Amino acid sequence: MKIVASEDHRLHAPAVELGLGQLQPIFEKPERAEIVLNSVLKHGLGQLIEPRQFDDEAMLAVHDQEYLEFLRTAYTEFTKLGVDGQPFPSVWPRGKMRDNSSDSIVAKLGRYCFDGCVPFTESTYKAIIASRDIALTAASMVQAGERSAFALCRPPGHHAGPGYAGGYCFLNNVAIAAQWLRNAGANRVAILDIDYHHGNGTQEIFYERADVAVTSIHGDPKFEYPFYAGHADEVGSGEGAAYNLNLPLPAGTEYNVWNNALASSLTFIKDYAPDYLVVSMGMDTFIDDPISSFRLTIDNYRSIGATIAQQALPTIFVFEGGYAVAELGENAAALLLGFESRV
Ligand code: Q9C
Ligand code: ZN
Repeated sequence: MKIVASEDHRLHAPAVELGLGQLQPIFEKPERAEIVLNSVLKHGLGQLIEPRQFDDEAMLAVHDQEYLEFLRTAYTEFTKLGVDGQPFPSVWPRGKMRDNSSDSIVAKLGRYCFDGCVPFTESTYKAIIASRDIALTAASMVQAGERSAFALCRPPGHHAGPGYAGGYCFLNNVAIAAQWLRNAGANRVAILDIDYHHGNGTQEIFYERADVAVTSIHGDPKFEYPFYAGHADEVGSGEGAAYNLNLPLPAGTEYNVWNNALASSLTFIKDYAPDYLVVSMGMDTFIDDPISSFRLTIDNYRSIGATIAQQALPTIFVFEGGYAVAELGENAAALLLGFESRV
């Protein structure tokens, strides 16, 4: 399968994130994408394609205009404060506070970021647009007849909602790709989110829509980030009722249990009969992932790829999380080669 990647992800390399009780070195770093690219090329997965530039139509359909303006201007506005350090929020509106009553960049950071894991650097905006264009390029290739494509996106996207960033995510790459496929004539698009964390942003974007179905397998938000979404009783509403399927799993989940959840997600997708499948491909379900608790192995990733292939759908793999950097490349390659029945 074709691999879409760009060096522009390097433009986003913040130093720290707000972790549990401390600022710590950020887990979401450029080496992640480098090692994945090296592995998939080493295994001969397919030809490397540079992303092309897309217009903003699909992005504007899934994200709010003011939020996009915030993404574009946050770094420059923050520098005007003249303080040292990276722009990330330190105060958030709650309850009946007026969340858009101030134009201060400090207020905006709290309004548009739900955690302290989305620091901006000078060229972050360029990197997130390049990441979006990687997902769109992969979508356009599958729309043009390729069976599958791998979008090596960085920064990731599935925590980003209509009007907010969080969890290392700024633009929701899978949502924008799914929207682009709809605009290009697809009737129905299914999103399968296998990142360890619930894809809260993707869920929110499509929650009231029947034209994009979303299913996510993840650490139960009763104990795991993002805590405030991803529960099993979130099934969609209005037109979208029954088109959202969450499969939260306990800490320590191993492959047999995880694979049963995958079977449920794939049944949901089969019943929906989509024109395309977009996979939020997080590799942080790995047993040695430093921020996650599932126990999947490289052999499991081969099987997972093969199982997804059985759907026989045009499929776009969009890279999300995965922080065990040393093993990340081989794990990602195993899943993609498994999909192609080449392992
Ligand atoms: N100490 C993705 O996998 N921080 N995002 C959790 C870690 C946020 C994960 C706390 C994790 C976000 C795309
Ligand atoms: Zn994740």
